[in-house]
Amino acid sequence: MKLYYKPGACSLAPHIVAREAGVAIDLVPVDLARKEMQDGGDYTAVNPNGYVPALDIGEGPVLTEASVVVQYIADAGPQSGLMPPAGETARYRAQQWLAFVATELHKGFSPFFKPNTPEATKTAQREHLTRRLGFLDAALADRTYLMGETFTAPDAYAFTVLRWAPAAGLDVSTFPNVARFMAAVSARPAVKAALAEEGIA
Ligand SMILES: N[C@@H](CCC(=O)N[C@@H](CS)C(=O)NCC(=O)O)C(=O)O
Repeated sequence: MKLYYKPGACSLAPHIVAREAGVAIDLVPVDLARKEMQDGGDYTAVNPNGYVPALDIGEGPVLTEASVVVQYIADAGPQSGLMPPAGETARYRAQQWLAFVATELHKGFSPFFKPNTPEATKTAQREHLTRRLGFLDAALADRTYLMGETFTAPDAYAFTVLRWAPAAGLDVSTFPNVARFMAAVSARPAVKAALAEEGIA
């Protein structure tokens, strides 16, 4: 499997999941501004949407959408327990978290990385994210990770996007349970290794 990525971008989530699951992947860096790979190849020929993550699974077009890519990799290493088995209620709970991270958090942060986002939009997004961080903080009050005491794929995705809080002018330390979650995920050897490999440790 080949994972197209940019250091610190949302592609960090599938990278962490691969390391946690012991699934071998080749990392292919992408220059998102130029939509180019290091060999000068056109990235939009790989992913017409021009974004990461994209996973070459050896059949058909690349698999995209972080919330799905993490599931594919987790299922390639089922012994890791990074996604509960399909059909179990817990699988839907994990998918609920993945969808929450994708739509309520990830896309809430995106405007802060676009050069032409108006200040009023940023203010509105900051308020939105603050409300969602409050929800997350309450959800994490009695647990280490989103699904309980076991680290799962949604944790990798949530950790990845919450790392962007400073870029949005948000301080997660004002949400003590979220801060504890970030510390717990940061301390995991696979997470440290992924950050080091992306050069952002
Ligand atoms: N819908 C995609 C969005 C992925 C996304 O926003 N990727 C960002 C990095 S975190 C990106 O590549 N942005 C560059 C661009 O859209 O041109 C997903 O859920 O995976």
